[in-house]
Amino acid sequence: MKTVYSPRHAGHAGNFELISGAIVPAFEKPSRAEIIKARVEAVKLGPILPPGEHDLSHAKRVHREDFIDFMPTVWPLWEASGRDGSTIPFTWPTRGLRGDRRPATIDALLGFYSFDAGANFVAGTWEAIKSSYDVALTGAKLVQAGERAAFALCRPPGHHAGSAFMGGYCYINNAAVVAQWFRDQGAARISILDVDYHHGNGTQEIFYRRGDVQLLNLHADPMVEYPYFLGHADEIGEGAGEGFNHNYPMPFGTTFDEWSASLEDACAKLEAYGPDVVIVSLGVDTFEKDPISQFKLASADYPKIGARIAKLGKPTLFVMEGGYAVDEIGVNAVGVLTGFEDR
Ligand code: SP5
Ligand code: ZN
Repeated sequence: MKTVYSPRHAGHAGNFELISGAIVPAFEKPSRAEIIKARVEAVKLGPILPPGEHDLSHAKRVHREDFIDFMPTVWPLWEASGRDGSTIPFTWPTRGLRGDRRPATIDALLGFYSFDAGANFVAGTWEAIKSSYDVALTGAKLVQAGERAAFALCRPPGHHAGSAFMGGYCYINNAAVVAQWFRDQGAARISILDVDYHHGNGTQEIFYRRGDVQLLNLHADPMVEYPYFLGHADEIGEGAGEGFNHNYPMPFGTTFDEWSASLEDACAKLEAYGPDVVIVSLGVDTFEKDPISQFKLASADYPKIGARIAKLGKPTLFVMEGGYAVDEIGVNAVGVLTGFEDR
């Protein structure tokens, strides 16, 4: 399997996040991608290719134009306001406030275009976001050209980013961008299988009213886990999208036996839908040693996930999302891919 990777992710470094009442170095850090890349090399998964350059038109097919146009301006506006370090929003247009009126200062805009304080910019962040987007689209082109599968080693991740909001380490929703890109190439139906520990709230928001992109989302119960405000089982899609959104919320402590029962149900729904392409939002924060997560999957389970996905028999693009147990992230993420290849 070919991997697409860009060293340009590395400028997104040294940022902080707010968690458990403290501001700490962000769990989403450059070593994540480097360790996955090293594992791809160690197991000889296949060639590692650089991404091509893409303009932002593909992002604007699933994100609001003003949201995408805002992103490259964030750091220059922050610097122009006399700050350095890292951006962080602190006010959001929640219920009862005006979310329809674009404000005029960088502090206000950061809140206007996010749902939490977890997607911050340092000097190199935009370059990294753009490289992650290019990695995803280059991976999609490999699959479109006939590869059975490809691995887009995206960093930063994307599945929490919605049509006009960032958050949860995510800025551009890479999986959503490539789903739309495959549709624009003529694919009739796309399935996105999101196995990250957290609900892919951004992906769901983007496709909730559409029947041409099926979503299958396995995650911790939003009653008790981030992102809290989306991801319940009764969210089935609306309008033309009714019946095409499937959520599998699971409790803290879920083991692979329990988790794989959800995967089995999701795969049955996927097979019944019959997509032209499968996009896997590949998070490995379901791992038992993940520092911010509460599931109990073991390293030996990840190849089994890959093997089940392979059994679907569809052209498949793996798009990297979360996973914060950095020491094991390479073994776990690449374990899914070697399991897919049955080796
Ligand atoms: C892509 C992705 O995996 N994003 C995840 C962002 C999670 N951010 C908030 C996590 C809050 C978890 N709280 C648990 C407390 C740990 N002591
Ligand atoms: Zn996650």
